[in-house]
Amino acid sequence: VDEVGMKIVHLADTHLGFRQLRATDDGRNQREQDVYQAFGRAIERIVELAPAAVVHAGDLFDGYHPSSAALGVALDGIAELRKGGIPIIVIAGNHSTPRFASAEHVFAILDRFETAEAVWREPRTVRIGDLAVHAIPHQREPELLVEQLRAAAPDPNARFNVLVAHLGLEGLPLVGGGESNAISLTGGDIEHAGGFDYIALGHLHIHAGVRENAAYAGSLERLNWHDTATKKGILEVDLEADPWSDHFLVFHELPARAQIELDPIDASQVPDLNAAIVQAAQRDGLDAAIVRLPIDNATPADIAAIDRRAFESAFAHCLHAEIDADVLPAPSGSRPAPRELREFLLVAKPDNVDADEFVARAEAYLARADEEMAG
Ligand SMILES: [Mn+2]
Repeated sequence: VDEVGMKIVHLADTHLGFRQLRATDDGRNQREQDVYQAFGRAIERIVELAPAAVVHAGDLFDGYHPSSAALGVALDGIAELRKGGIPIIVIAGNHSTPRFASAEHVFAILDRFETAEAVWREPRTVRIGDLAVHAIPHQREPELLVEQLRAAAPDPNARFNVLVAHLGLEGLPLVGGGESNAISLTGGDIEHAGGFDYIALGHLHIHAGVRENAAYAGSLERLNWHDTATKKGILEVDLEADPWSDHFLVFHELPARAQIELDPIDASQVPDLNAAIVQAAQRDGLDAAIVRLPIDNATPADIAAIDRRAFESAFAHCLHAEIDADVLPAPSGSRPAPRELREFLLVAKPDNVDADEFVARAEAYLARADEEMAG
C-alpha cells in the first residue's frame, strides 16, 4: 500500500453462470458468454487501475452451485488480480446463499485455496495494510442482517474502513429482486454504518448512490427488463478524497449488451399492425441487441394476425426480439376458435415453455371457466 492514495474498486452482481434465451448453434448460451466477457473486461480494467483492493458486494455467481464454466471464469479473473498483486474480498449475496445451511458453499473452496477472501455465513473483517474491510454476507434472516449491520463499527486502528454488504433498501427499485431470498432494509439501518469511509453495496443492479459515502456498483450486464440502467461498469473509490468531491467515486463505464424496449405500438390506432412492427425494427442501434416491442390495446385477433415470419426477419439483426402484448379481453360470450386460440397462445408463450403444454393448460382453464360459469 503506497502513500500516494488509497484507492479500491467496488463491483457487484456479476452473476457468473447466468443463462437466458436460446443456445447458439454451437450449443453455447450467448448471454452466459456475455456475462463472462463482461467480468473479464471488468478484471482487465481493474488491473489497469491497480487499486489497493477489490471488494465484490455479492452475487459473484448466479447460483450457489456454479457450473465448472462459471467457477473457471471466476478463478481466471481472481488469478489475474493476484498476478497484479490486487487482493479481492467477495461476500455471499442472496443468489449465492444455499437455502439449506447444510449445503456446501462454493465460497468455502475459494477460501480454502486462498484465491480470494471469501466471506459467507458470518461477518468478518479483512485487514489489508491500512485498510479494514468489514464484510457482511447475506443472511436468510433480515433481523440478523440488521443486527450485524448495527454491530459493525470502524476499526480505530485502521486508517480506512470500508463496509461491504448485499441488501436492498426500501424506496429503491428491486431490480436484483423478485427473489424470495432477497432482503430490504430501511435507510435508517444503513445510517448506523455512517462512520465508515465507504459502504460498498450489492443487490440493486442499477448503479446508484445511496448517501455521499455509500453506493451500489450495479451489475455488469442487464439481466432482466427491470434493469433500465443507462450505463454499466465498476466504481473506483479514492478513500483519501473528500466524499463530497468529484474524485471520491469514479464510475468506469464498461461495454454491455444493449437491451432496448421500443416505443409501444397502439394496435387500436395503427391501420396495419404488421407494417408497424416491421417499421419498429428500422430503429437505429438494434444490432445484436435484446429487444422488446410492446403492443398495447391488441385484440386476440390482432395478435393472431401477427406475421411471425415477417417479425423474425425484420428483427433478424437483433440477438433476440420479443413482443410484449397487452391484450384486450375478448368480448363476453365469444370465445376464440381453437386455431386462433392456439396462434395467440404461441405468441404469448414464454420462450422456455413447451408449446403444446401451454396450449393444453389454457384450454383446460377455459373449459373450467365454462363449467364454473354454467354452474
Ligand atoms: Mn444480483
